[in-house]
This record gives sequence, structure tokens and C-alpha cells, in this order.
Amino acid sequence: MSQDSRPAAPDPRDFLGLESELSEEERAIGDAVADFAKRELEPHIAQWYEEGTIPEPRTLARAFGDLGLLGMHLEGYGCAGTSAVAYGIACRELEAVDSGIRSFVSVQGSLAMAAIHKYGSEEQRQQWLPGMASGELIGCFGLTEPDSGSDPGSMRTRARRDGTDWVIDGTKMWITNGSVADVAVVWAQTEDGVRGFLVPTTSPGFTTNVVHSKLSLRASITSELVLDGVRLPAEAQLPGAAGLGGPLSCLNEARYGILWGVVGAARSCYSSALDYATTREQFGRPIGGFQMTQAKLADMVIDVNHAGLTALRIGRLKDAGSCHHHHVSFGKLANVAAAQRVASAARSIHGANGITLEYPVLRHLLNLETVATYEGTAEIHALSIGQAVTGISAFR
Ligand code: TGC
Ligand code: FAD
Repeated sequence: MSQDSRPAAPDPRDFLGLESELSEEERAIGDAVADFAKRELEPHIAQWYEEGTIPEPRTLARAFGDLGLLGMHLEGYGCAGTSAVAYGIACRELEAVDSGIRSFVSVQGSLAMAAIHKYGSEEQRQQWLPGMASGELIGCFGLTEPDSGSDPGSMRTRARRDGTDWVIDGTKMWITNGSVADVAVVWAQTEDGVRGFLVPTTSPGFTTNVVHSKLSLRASITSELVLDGVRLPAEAQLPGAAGLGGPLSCLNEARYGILWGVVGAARSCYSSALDYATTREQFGRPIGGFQMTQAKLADMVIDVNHAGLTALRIGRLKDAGSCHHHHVSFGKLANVAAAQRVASAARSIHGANGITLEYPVLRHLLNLETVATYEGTAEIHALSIGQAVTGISAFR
């Protein structure tokens, strides 16, 4: 075989050449989001993380709206209607910057907007979705409560009928974008089981408290929602959602975004570690020349590419209409764990520099603690896969 006919050596930044598996449109969307992230997000992210917030969430929401990212995989109502893979690629590029940024977009598009799109009346869709797609309006999704996390069926928030009105009492906890939202999708027990409600955040009796002192997902706004006798007209109920399956099916959408997003976080950590390992010298040579560093880099490149393959396969299943929620559990569990391993190894390669905000590695590693917890903990997704393969539920 002549030298010229040898296959090209793998690209260290795309070892399995997965980018070539994407369509032109998917690549173009990824490039556009990556360009925006480089220009508008990366220069500020360390400061936002240090400050423990997103300082101008409305400006950011409008910028995401202009880019067409909010509810981008939904059809109509000002949404872009892209493929699931294209949406995944966008999440990947956002989370390459920070999980908090991807969360901002996930909660708006995959949780709040997806709930309205899937379960709302035509009037509700018309009222909320175009403004949410453009970023003029912000939504949040209130399922978790102080005493109901993994087991949302135990929620205590109640909605009771009073004439034709609904009156809601309860507390939701850990709600992303809760205190900057215009509308909260609130899930509550009724005498007919769990139902969803669209609560304008200006409603009397609705208040929020920001959760401070987070050590993870600091570039995000996390809040408690307090509903004290919030009175809503009958039309505030989401007519299409009945039972716990309503909120759980919205979670599938956001979990799908996460299984792509964490590929970006892992890639960013690996990339930073590769740069560092090839330039930082100790004992008179680059630390990337030591066998133990190379073993770490090899494990990292395998994890990044395995996670990318998993995301792409699940994305293609989703676009074909064949993605079961157990597939999503597989992707969420496997890819978050892969990203955690990569971030941890990357932090060690950076030595002392790895504990600073000058490099993204510890920030990603700390964020991934949240990502492994929200949208179903690692244990919950392991049980979901266990149930899929044995046919036996071990939840209770
Ligand atoms: P179970 O009896 O198993 O299920 C009740 C009904 O729901 C159906 N179902 C699902 N449907 C669609 N998608 C899923 N993923 C579903 N999982 C279950 C199920 O078939 C059943 O339907 P039906 O017709 O038979 O009534 O319910 P369970 O109470 O035993 O709980 C199951 C379990 C543990 C899997 C579920 O409760 C769960 O997923 N717990 C984790 C809770 C969670 O993930 N919370 C996330 C809150 S939101 C959030 O974290 C946002 S983070 C912000 C960001 O994304 O950035
Ligand atoms: P718990 O459910 O109390 O779990 C504690 C531990 O017990 C975990 O390790 C868990 O895996 C384990 N465990 C529980 N049950 C079992 C079991 N059957 N078998 C084995 N182990 C089990 N929620 C929203 O509704 N909307 C949001 O926008 C939102 N945003 C969030 C943002 C952040 C930054 C964070 C940290 C959380 C957010 N959440 C949100 C909440 C999140 O979904 C919950 O934290 C998550 O579902 C876990 O619930 P919990 O924290 O109450 O933990």
C-alpha cells in the first residue's frame, strides 16, 4: 500500500470523525451556536460563575430567541421546528461553555414550552409560545418540592376547585429560572390526580426566593416557588395532561438535551487537558509525554467519543419516532457519568491551575454534580434501565 492511500490519522478533537455523520444543516446549526457561544458567552462565563448568577437573563433570553434556540425542535408558534439531532447539537455547543447556560435553554424550550406545546389548549399556545420562542417571555417548570424529588408522585402542592376557578397552595423547590420567569408550569395534585397549570408569576399569592450559596451550576438562577392561595381561572389548567405521565414525558425532552449537552462539557474538558498536557513541561518535557498522562487522555478521548456516539444514536432514534424513555435514561446515565470521568481526569492534568476559573475544568466538574442529580438522579436512571431489561420495577 502506498503512503498516499493510507487512511488519514484520527483528528484528536474528533477521533471517530463523528462530525461527518451530521447533515449539512446539523453542522451549520452547531457552527452558528458555537460562534455565538465563543463571542457572547465564553468571555463572561467565569465571571457569571463567580458571581453565582446570570446577570441579565432577559437580554440572554432575547439573544437565544434571535438565534432561534428556544423551543427550536417544536413546530409552529414561532419555533424553528428543527430535527432532534440539530437540537442536541445546539445543547452540546451551549454546554461546552457551561451546564447552567444549557439549563437556561433546556428549561425554557424542553420543559416549559414543550409542556404548553404538548398539553396546552390552542389559546394557551397562542398566548405563551411565540413570546417564549422569541425570548420576550421566560418560563419555568415546577415539579420538585422540598420533600418530593425523585418521587414526584408524593407532591403536596394541591389545586382545588372553587366554583370554576382553581386555587393552588404549595411550595416548589430548586426551580431553574423560577424568580425571573413570566409563567410557571406548576404540577399539582387534584382530586383527579396530578394536573398541570400555567401560573402567571404576577398572580397574587405567588412569590419566589432565590437559592443562594450553590457550589454547582452557579451560572444559573435557582429558586423556590411559593403558592399561597393562588387563584386561577379554569383556562389556566393544561387540558391535555392527566396524571404523572404528563410531567414525566416533558422530562424526557429535557433529559434528551442533557445527554447531548454533557458531550460538550466533556469535550471542553478534554480539549483543555490536551492543550495543557502538550504545553506544560515538568522534568524537562511536556507532561503529555508521560505514560500516565497519556493513559488519562486515552480514557478521555474514548469517553468523549462514546458519549457522542450514544447521543447521535439516540437522536437518530428520536427523529425516527423510535426513542423510548428507557433509551433516554440510558443516554442520561451513561453520558453524564462519562462527562464526570473526563472532567475529573482533566482537572488532575491541570494540576493547581485546574482548581481556578482560568480553566473550565473544575467549573464543569462541579456543574456535573447538578447534572447528575436533576432530571432524574443516576440511581433513578439505573433503576429505569434495570426495569427495562428485567421487566421488574425496583422503585418501591
Ligand atoms: P410510574 O408509575 O412509573 O409512572 C407514572 C406514569 O408515567 C409513565 N412514565 C413515563 N412517561 C413518560 N416518560 C417517562 N420518562 C416516564 N416514566 C414513567 C408511566 O408509564 C406511568 O404511566 P401510566 O399510564 O401507567 O400511568 O411512576 P413512579 O411514581 O413510580 O415514578 C417513576 C420515576 C421514578 C421514574 C419517576 O418518578 C421519575 O422519573 N423520577 C425522577 C424525577 C425527576 O426527574 N425530576 C426532575 C424534575 S425537573 C428538573 O429537574 C429540571 S432540571 C433543569 C434543567 O433541565 O436544566
Ligand atoms: P432525593 O430524591 O431526596 O434523592 C436523594 C438520594 O436518594 C439520591 O442519591 C437519589 O438517587 C437517592 N434515591 C431516591 N430514591 C431512590 C430509590 N428508589 N432507589 C435508590 N436511590 C434512591 N426540579 C424542577 O422541578 N424544576 C427545575 O427547574 C429544577 N432545577 C434544578 C436545578 C438545580 C441546580 C438542582 C440541583 C435541582 C433542580 N431540580 C429541579 C430538582 C431536581 O430535579 C431534584 O433535585 C432531583 O429530582 C432529585 O431530587 P432530590 O434532590 O429531592 O433528591
